[in-house]
Amino acid sequence: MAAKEVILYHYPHSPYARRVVWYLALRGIPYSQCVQPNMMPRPDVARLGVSYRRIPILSIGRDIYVDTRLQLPKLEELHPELPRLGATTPEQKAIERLLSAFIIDGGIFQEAAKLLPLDLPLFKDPNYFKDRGDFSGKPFSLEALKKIRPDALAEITVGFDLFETTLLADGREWILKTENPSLADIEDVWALHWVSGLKGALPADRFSPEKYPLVYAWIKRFQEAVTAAKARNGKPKSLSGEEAAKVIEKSSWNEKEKTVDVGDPLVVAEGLKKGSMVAVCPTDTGRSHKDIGKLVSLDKDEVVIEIKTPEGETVRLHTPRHGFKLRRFDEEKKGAAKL
Ligand SMILES: N[C@@H](CCC(=O)N[C@@H](CS)C(=O)NCC(=O)O)C(=O)O
Repeated sequence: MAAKEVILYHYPHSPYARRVVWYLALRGIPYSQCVQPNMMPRPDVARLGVSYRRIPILSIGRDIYVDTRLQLPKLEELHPELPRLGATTPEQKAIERLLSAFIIDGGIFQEAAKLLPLDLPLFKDPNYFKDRGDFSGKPFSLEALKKIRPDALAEITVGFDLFETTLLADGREWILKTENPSLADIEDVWALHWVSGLKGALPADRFSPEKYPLVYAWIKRFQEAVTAAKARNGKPKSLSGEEAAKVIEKSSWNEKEKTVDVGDPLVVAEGLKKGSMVAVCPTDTGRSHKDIGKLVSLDKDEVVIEIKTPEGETVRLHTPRHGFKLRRFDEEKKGAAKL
């Protein structure tokens, strides 16, 4: 894969975006950023013809990637001259993947997000509640958040306990005993880093460097490594939405066009082929934001569709298979069979 310009659409407090920001910093990959508001509307994203509402969004050349679980492996392929961060042995790869699933699919981060301190200034803004209701697909209220707090704390305790009593218990510095932080560290530190750094999220009598010395020391070590890497690399260039869109529209493709796996059960069930109109959206949050376009390729890991920017330029949108749903889009009936 040839290295093309990398642009990250994100906002600084987004914990998911930090996964990518940290990866880029630790690997020393040059990139530009297009800083976004922390809620909709996001005209800079609409300017790409993208309906997906979540952050971060990553472009490499003219290809646009959503979901950090696809973005990180794509970045791993860039700049082969820079040491990679991903695991190399099958056993380490398994740990890396299982940790990602534990934190994201296993719900550790989702539970951490329920611990937002109730006095956050953001909670004074009624638009925030409306926005997060659209994001999660259910009403979002402070009363509900207060009620579920004890359950969320129980789940977070499981996360802290796991790392303190297993992987970090032998005194290693990094999860895979590497010399420097690896992708496996990013895959699990981000949720604990975020929640422990959020004043008022965790009760100090149950979560502290005294209660979890190994976890807190690991988080601190990780932050120091990222801070040092950012100082080495310098600040990314900031682009306006229009500037970023122009760069993307003028770029060449990051990846060669691939094909549709005609034996894939979804392809068979939906009667799809290259060029079919399809709709795709996440299955967890932000489900109401569907992207509609021509199917370019589909394999076990990834779906690629062709979409148009409002300027009429073609770009390719990549989503992972995991956590996303794709259906044929029937133009006459104006919709995919219930997505
Ligand atoms: N699975 C997605 C989750 C992304 C996500 O939920 N991002 C949050 C920000 S941390 C978001 O988009 N929240 C709603 C918003 O900002 O509009 C990923 O890995 O990228």
